[in-house]
Amino acid sequence: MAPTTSLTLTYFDFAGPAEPVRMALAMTGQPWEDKRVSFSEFPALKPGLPNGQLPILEVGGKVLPQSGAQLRYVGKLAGLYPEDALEAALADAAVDSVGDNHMKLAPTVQQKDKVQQMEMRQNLVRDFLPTWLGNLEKALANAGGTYFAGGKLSIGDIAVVARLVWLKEGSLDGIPTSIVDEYPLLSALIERVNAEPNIAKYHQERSETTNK
Ligand SMILES: N[C@@H](CCC(=O)N[C@@H](CS)C(=O)NCC(=O)O)C(=O)O
Repeated sequence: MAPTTSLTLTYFDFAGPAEPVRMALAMTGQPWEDKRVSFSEFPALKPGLPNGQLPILEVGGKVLPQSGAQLRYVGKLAGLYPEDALEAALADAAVDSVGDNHMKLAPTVQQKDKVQQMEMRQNLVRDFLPTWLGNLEKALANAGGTYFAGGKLSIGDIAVVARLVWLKEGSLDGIPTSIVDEYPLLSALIERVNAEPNIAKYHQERSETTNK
């Protein structure tokens, strides 16, 4: 990868949409800053953010909003975005499937009534999540079983693995941590991606801190 200017990713101290970007940044093999801000610091930052939201990626003097754009950009730096247009679209499709997951799960996080929240999650565990996981397992099988696009690691694999790990960590009450276990290709993908030396090093360095 060609050396680039300084890279700073700013987000809260949990996974969210920033985690795939962090993993991709780790894969560049170049120095980058993993800046994590507290909720109490955020109001002061908000007016200065392009969309009033995090994550932002600062590239030299430029500020890039939107985690999807950040992931594709860093993916290109790290050699994680296929050159072939169709393979790139397949990597994007895997990334977008994580967006589908977010659209379904986010309202359950916003629901503050615990009983209703659990009911919403039970419905997702029964209907949406098995379909979502099954479709991903099939997409991976159709791509040869190892990676989602181009026969090599891409931002698609990284985005999916970040979301699967988050689910498996028990980040959301009511979503069983075993939910991915019956999907052998996805389970193997998690192992494969997390065994990438740069990603393993990133996780190791983060292991002492909150990273949910
Ligand atoms: N489409 C944006 C969404 C970013 C977003 O929703 N950020 C949330 C945290 S996950 C945020 O900054 N919320 C605070 C606010 O909107 O005031 C992206 O993917 O980067």
